[in-house]
Amino acid sequence: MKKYTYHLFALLGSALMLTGCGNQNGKSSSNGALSSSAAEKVYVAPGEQDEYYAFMSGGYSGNLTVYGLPSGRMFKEIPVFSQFPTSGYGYSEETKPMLETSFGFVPWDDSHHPDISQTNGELDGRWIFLNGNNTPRIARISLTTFETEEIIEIPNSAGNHSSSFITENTEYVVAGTRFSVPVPQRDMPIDEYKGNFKGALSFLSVDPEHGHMDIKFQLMMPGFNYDLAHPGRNQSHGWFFFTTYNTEEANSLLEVNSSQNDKDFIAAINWKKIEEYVNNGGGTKMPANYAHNIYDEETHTATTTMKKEVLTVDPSDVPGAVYFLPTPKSPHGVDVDPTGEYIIGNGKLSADLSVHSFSKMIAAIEAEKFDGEAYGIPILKFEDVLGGTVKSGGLGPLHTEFDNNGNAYTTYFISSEVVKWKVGTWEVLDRKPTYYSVGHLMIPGGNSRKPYGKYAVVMNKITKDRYLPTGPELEHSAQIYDISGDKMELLYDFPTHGEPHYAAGIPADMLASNSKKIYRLDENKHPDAVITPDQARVERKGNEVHIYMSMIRSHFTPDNIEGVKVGDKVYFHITNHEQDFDVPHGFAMMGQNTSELLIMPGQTKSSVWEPKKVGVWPFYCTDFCSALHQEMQGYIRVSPA
Ligand code: CUK
Ligand code: CUA
Repeated sequence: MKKYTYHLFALLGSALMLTGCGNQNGKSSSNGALSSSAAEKVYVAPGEQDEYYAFMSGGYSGNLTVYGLPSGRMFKEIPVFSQFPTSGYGYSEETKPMLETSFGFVPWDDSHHPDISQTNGELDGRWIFLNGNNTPRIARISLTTFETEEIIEIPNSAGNHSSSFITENTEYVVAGTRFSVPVPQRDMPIDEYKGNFKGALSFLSVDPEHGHMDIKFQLMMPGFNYDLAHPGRNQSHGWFFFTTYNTEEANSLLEVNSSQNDKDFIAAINWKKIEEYVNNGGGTKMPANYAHNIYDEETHTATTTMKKEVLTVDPSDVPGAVYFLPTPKSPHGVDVDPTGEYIIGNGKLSADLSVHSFSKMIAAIEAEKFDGEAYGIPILKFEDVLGGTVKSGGLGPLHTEFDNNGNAYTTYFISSEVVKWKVGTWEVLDRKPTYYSVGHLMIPGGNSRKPYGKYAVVMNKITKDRYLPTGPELEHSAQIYDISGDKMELLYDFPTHGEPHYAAGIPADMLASNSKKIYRLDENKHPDAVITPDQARVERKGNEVHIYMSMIRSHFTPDNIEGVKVGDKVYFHITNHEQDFDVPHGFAMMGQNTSELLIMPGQTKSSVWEPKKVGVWPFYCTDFCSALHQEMQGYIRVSPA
């Protein structure tokens, strides 16, 4: 078995070399024989608009980027887990609380998986959720304002990778834990990992009206690594599936330690059963510190609440709620087809793709056909739950999405390709190379009951020669394929920002008509807003100076400020009085050690400045707003302390 694994790793190396060196001298030798109509299919003429929105996770940028499909044009970067000078997110007084955690202010994270809210298993376009992998957090972003409205920290978790995936009525957003850790955290020898560390799987309820998240319960699983997750749908609604690796519970993941087992597990969780148990008073409250940050739309201000406890559930206390499905060789992705019958476990060190059958799983559970147990959790027999095997000859299957014609599309990292196959017959229908080393792919709605199977976007790990070189560091490459015909057709490459592990897409008309255009000034409930001219003023409170300012083309009120001293703490509270779409103003103060502010019409934002030097210092508008933009300026006089 060990030899087999080494063999695969050797292949990994040579496959990378093969794909990576395939295009050293030809300019376009690896474009997969583009047809002449490919350009037309991605061309969105000036003034015309794209058919789909694509939201791509930013990986180590911590943000979410918004693209149009099929054009591959980037429309916006939405700051989520990172400070973002472009808008002042994470710098302004209103948004700083969004990045608070139990570890203090953590202005960065690593985001992998966005997921759009659903109703009856179909995209509903209300919110998009995104995980923070490093300091475990989940964010909720409004698809009306395209702004981050909420971030909740996940206690007892470490490496919030199998997240954020939602159930088919957005009842829950779910977060696994890639690393198991001591729960509660404590000082203990690392080599006592086995049997002592825990893997917390968190189920966060989502309030259907406002989308507010709350940790309903954490299921305390054995100390495996929980890599990815996917909800059941239709008949399997009520279940959630998590891939595991390192079921050996090794504390060092050198291959020899952690890949000994021929099969790891997919954990099948009957969350409806656990929900019922919890609603009847089951579970144990445990002390836990975590931050819950909510941005209020009316006050334009975020607040942090520190939570003190969480409800935990031991799987052995809820018989019939948790089972293990053996799955070959370190499964990475787990995906469920639109009917809810098939659960695809992609063993990343495997060649074949094992497809589990949900109905066979239920039958085996009812017949109590088990093959032992792990920590009291019954293990089903591989043969009893196997629905089929896709033998594509590809290597390193990672992730699968679906179209609306009963086809599945799986990415193969090692052999660098996407393979189309038929759900139910397991027949391989087509395969196309990707350039190079593909991770996830995304079909708009392709992880819901209703895929929109026109385009597939693949997200590659390696870019090499796809664009003009930009030094050693290149942006990642995404590629768009037309999947509307029998054969996939590569249409276009486009660069992404950060590392988009995964993406979520939605038809443009589901969002565009609901997109908010302005914040109404008469609805602005910010406590420091200047709504009428007489509210513009300067107030001193001890060593704090509060400047309540308004801005409209092309003037700040007040614009000449005196009475400030070295050592003061100066707060600017600035309200944009414009009420026209797309007329923001900016604000920047010389020497200020935070970013500028970008203030949208009707909105109020604040920032702090601690003047260090005597003098007369200018401020100005940073966003070109009219022919008199350069006249939009002011001075602050700073006197000795
Ligand atoms: S992913 Cu996060 S390591 Cu395959 Cu979902 Cu890239
Ligand atoms: Cu206001 Cu430029």
